[in-house]
Amino acid sequence: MVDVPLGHVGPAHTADVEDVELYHPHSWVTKYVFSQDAKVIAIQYSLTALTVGLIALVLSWLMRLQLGFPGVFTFIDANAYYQFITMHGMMMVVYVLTALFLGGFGNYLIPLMVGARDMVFPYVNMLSFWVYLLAVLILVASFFAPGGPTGAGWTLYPPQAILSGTPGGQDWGIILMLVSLMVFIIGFTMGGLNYVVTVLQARARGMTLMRMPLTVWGIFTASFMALLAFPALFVGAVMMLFDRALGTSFFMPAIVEMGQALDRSGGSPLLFQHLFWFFGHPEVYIVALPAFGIVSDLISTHARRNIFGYRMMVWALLAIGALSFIVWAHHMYVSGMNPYFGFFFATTTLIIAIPTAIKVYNWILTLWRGNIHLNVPMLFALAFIVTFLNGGLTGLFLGNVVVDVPLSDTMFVVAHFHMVMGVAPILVIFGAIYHWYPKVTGRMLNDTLGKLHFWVTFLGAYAIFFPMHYLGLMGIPRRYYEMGEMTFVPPSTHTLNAFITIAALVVGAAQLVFVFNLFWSLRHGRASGGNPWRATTLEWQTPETPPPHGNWGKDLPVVYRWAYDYSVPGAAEDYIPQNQPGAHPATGMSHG
Ligand code: HEM
Ligand SMILES: [Cu+2]
Repeated sequence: MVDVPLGHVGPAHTADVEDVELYHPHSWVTKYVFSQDAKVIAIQYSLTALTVGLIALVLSWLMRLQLGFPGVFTFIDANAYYQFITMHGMMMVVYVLTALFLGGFGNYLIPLMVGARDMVFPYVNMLSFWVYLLAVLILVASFFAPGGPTGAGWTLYPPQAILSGTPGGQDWGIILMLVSLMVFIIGFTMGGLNYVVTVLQARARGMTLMRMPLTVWGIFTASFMALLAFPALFVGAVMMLFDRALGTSFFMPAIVEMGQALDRSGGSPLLFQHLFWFFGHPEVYIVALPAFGIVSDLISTHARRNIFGYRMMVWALLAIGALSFIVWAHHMYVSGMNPYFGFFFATTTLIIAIPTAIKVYNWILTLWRGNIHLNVPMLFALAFIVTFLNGGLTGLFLGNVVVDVPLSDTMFVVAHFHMVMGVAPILVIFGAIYHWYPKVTGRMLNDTLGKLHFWVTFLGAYAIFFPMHYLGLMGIPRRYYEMGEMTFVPPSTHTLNAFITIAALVVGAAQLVFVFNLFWSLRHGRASGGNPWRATTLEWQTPETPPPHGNWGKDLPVVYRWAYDYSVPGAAEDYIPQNQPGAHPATGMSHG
């Protein structure tokens, strides 16, 4: 890697912006409420998303109570069940995971890790959070609207989504859902532009692209993808809103409802499926790529080993990001599309396995002969690798048309996607919170509670979702609130369903331990110092912890090396921070 010469002449580098040019807050309100500091915005995003996550978790309990003990909880009727799955699914995917990885971790980590003072457009960044909060409020309002939230399923397929038989279809539910999604996307766009432009324009001196930590690469690629993918959902939502509110027929074919022909014709329900999945599949990787990046950094730091194949890891991220835009119709094998079309999408889907497998091999080679510290962040990172591999393998099954057709819309699919995009990214989010909490608060999270949280969550998640594959293979359909006495369903599945429900309640309770730990450690946690994990990346080298507005005090950091100088032979310490000058003979400046 070419070194960036210091003191080179030319136009002023963005990273040289003086501290005084930042707009510093003057009151409590501009400091903590309408804050333009990316770190405060990150915390606002994270707390909001975690709250939505708790609501979605409670909804999953209610659904599981119904599935495990049908008929016992009479307030959950079929309508309520559909409303719960819809809200649970949409909240988890969009309002929790996307918001946490990009709005939360993106805001906190990008400026610190690239050595910037803040995001490049702090005001727009602030707006991004408030618009996101508005979207959340609109979504939650649908619980209190006449008819309740929509029960169309998180995929919102028309014509079902806007017909009167669907909960919320002819009431406010679907309208609030669509408006909320549109508002969310507007808010995200304001944030996303910041994440992308900050990485491209505001890196510290010496922070070449190929010296960026993989966390930044993951979040950057995902933000870029989200800017391309969300517009498809946006137009889908606008068109469906027109169909619902103005009587247009973008997605409505000629259709008979309750014996009555509706005044609609000519629309294409399949068009919505294409728009939805053109967003929906990349969305999986919008969540996964930040997780990949974070896990790379966690295992490198906690195994005291340089990441294996850094360049390959970067290219794999980019390749996955690009490929994920040409696989969307693997969600539509049963939609009646031409089987040859399905063959194309099966092929592209299987090709994604190549860069993904490269990443898994490189993680394993990073761990190989590493000095593995089994602390809480590392446990979560290792659990992620196992879980992602697991969910990825069933993905290889489902990617094939002939296997997917019989398994489609069964619990096998629910098990698969919960493993790969429910459990796996959530494990990373936990690992990342245990890892960066000391930087945010100056204190460590309690270790005993952390280990308890980890083991119950990890083993519990397998207790919930492993047997669910079997239920799917037995033919239990997804989105059924009650199976009754179907002859093809063996009685053993009822016992299994009760078991899964109990596991889900236990796992849920373990999350309350985590929430308790977050608040308890704020006061009582062990003081962490600035760099408790002895990590190399810039966020751990700030002059103060937690870092103040502007991050770096008077002087911006200058970067001399990549992010992975751990256990360098002959070095005085087992890590060399990115901003430490002087080439060690063994590392040279050639890394990266
Ligand atoms: C303890 C954790 C969780 C439990 C017990 C749980 C349980 C469930 C259940 C019972 C269903 C409905 C299955 C059906 O009848 O079709 C469901 C659907 C769903 N869940 Fe989860 N879930 C959990 C976490 C998550 C997470 C973290 C995500 C994030 C990706 C997620 C995303 C979804 C989605 C997208 C659906 C599909 C909704 C639909 O079919 O419209 N879940 N979940
Ligand atoms: Cu997909």
